[in-house]
This record gives sequence, structure tokens and C-alpha cells, in this order.
Amino acid sequence: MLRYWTSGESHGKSLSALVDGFPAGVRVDNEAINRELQRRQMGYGRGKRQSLETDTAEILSGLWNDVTIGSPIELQIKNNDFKLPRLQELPRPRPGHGDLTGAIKYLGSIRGVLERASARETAARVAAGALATQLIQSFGIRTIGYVVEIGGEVITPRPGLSIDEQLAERTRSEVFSLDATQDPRIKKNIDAAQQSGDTVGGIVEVRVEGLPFGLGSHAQWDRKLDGRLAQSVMSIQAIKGVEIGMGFEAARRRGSQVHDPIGFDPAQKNTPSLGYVRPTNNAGGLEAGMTNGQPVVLRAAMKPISTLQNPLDSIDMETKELSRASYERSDICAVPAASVIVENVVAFEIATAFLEKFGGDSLAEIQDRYERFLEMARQR
Ligand code: EPS
Repeated sequence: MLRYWTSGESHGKSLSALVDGFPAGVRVDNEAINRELQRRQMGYGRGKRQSLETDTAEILSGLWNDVTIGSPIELQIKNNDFKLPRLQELPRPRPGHGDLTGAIKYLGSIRGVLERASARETAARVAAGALATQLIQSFGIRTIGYVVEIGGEVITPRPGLSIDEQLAERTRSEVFSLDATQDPRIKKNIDAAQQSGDTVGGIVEVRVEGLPFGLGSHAQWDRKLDGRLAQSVMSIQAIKGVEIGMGFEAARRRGSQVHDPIGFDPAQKNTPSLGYVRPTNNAGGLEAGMTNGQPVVLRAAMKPISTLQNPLDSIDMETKELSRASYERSDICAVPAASVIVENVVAFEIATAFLEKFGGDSLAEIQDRYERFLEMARQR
């Protein structure tokens, strides 16, 4: 079973991801992992912390000559801004952060909670996800995450682009959208929030292409892949909603306007879709908790960063007097970063489901099982 944990505090010595259950025989490209870590640090609206850090993952275990050997893989990201021993308590909890609730739950300090609740932890998740991406890429599965809305302003992707063209467009956009020409309007919105001491959230979308039928299962609630994707994405800091395919809009339409008709194109028989074509993909690639041969499409809603330069009312926990929430350096907008995080978290979950269906101890064994399944499924 493929799984991972993370450890580390925002201003501690380092962050780590421990990935367990990764098969042997996968050549790991450390630079590809580092590129994702770099992307997570970028995007218009990020705070000063990112100029202090150059996030790179050191792989401490699980490889021999850059190839996985089936043992646990530990990835470590050093914090340049290690200063935890010198940091003071935060007296006035920030609404929207875990400060108040965590301090009461643990009968302790706000600092103790915020250091782990901080979205800096997502660097470790991106490292684990970027590793998992390399596994699914060997089976032709491709992922792309991008921003579709910031501060209430919709950014419609440029239509008709191939996934490679989308990747290039995303690189051009400072907010990681699929239409860089819309950047000025979005940047203006972020600048306006900054000028009033405020923050903005947004919506990110992830597409996964090249998926075979049957990842996940209809048979038990905790094996349904839509539920598992929602759980892992919802657990990302500041994410408050997850939609798959048409999502909430499906609730407003009639069945005939929602479900994707089934067709067959023999020319596509040798693709993972086995030739079954759907003119629409409102299901977002998932039916009954299983992948249906179409791309998985998922959106996540990120609330605005809760640390405000112009803080909301709060209470001083020592004196119980009404005051303004404490302020600490933070971001104005981290939605572009969220698109990187959601993409990598989704990739990890897809890799987990892929190994459950086609699992084996080595890449060669999994490739053999995958090919045999496709062969048998084509006969069905
Ligand atoms: C983050 C690092 C943090 C914050 C941000 C995410 O750095 P610092 O607190 O030192 O400025 O910029 O954290 C939060 C948004 C949060 O709510 O804690 C990072 O590397 O992603």
C-alpha cells in the first residue's frame, strides 16, 4: 500500500515526507521534484518568506544509484528561515487560522499550533506527490493543475490547447492560469487586496489524462476514488470545497443534461479509454467511485489567507480583552501555489489507486499486469 506522512514545522529545521510502499525499479529524477517545489514557491501574491527559501528535496533513503529499491523513501527540505527557538508566542489568535482552537485543544501555546498548521507543510506534500507523479508518468498518465479563479474573478482557460500547449501557457502566466493574457486584470485584483491590508482566495482545477478504467472501487465507501480524492484535497491548508466534474452545478440540472452519453470509436481501441468515447465529461472521469477511462477533473476552492495586515477583531488570550488579531508576515494570494499542491496531492492519490489495481513489488511487474489488464479489457 502506497502512503505517506509529513513532519516538520514552518520555522523548524526542515520538513520531511516519508513515502512507504513505493515499488522498486523506478528511476527518480530529483530535479523534476525540485522543479515542482520551486513552482510551489512562485506565483503572483506570495509573501517575503519565499525569497528566503530555495526549496529543494534531498532524498535520504530508498534509492540505489537513483533507482528505487522498494524501501521507504525519505525526502527532506531544509528551512533556511529556521528560527523556531527564538520565536515568541502569538498573543491574539487570527480568525481563520488554527490558533484559537489549537491552543484550547492542546491546552498550550498558539505558536505550537501555528507552526505545524502553516501551509509551509505543503512543500513536503508536493515532494511526495512529485515522486508519485514519476511513477504514474511511466504509464502515460499526465497531470496538470492551474488556476481558474482568483478573488472572484474567473480566468477562462484558452480553448483548444493540447496538454503540452497548456503547460507552456501556464508557465507564461504569473498566476498559473491557462490564459496569460488575463494576468494584468488578476494582478490588479491582488494588488488592490494588498493595498487594503487584505487577502484573496480562489479556485484551482486539476486534470489527469491517460487513466485506465477501474481505479478505485464501487464496493466499499472508503475505496471510492472520488471520496479519497476529496479527502486528500480537502486536507490541504485553506481548502474549503472540492468539486468533481460538473460538481454542484449538476444538482441544478436534469439527468439528461448531466450524464455523459456513451459511444465507441474503434480507432481509439488501443488507448486507455479502450475506444469508449464520451462527448462530454460532466462526471469528471469518475462514475461509482471508479475511473471511467475519461480524464479526472477536480476543482478545489481556497479561502483567502487568514493572516491579515489589517487584522480582524480578536481576543488577547492572557487578558481576555478585545483587540486586533496578531499579524505575522504572510502571503496576499497563494492560489497559484495551491494549484501546484492540489495537482501533486491528486497525483499521489491516483498513484495509490493505480498500485492497488495493478500493484506489484517492481515497476516491471506492474507494467506486465497493466498490459495484461488492457488486453483482457479490450476483449470485454
Ligand atoms: C509558507 C510559508 C509561510 C507563510 C505561508 C506559507 O512562511 P512565513 O510564515 O515564515 O512567512 O508564507 O503560511 C501560511 C499561509 C500560513 O497560513 O501559515 C509556505 O512556504 O508555503
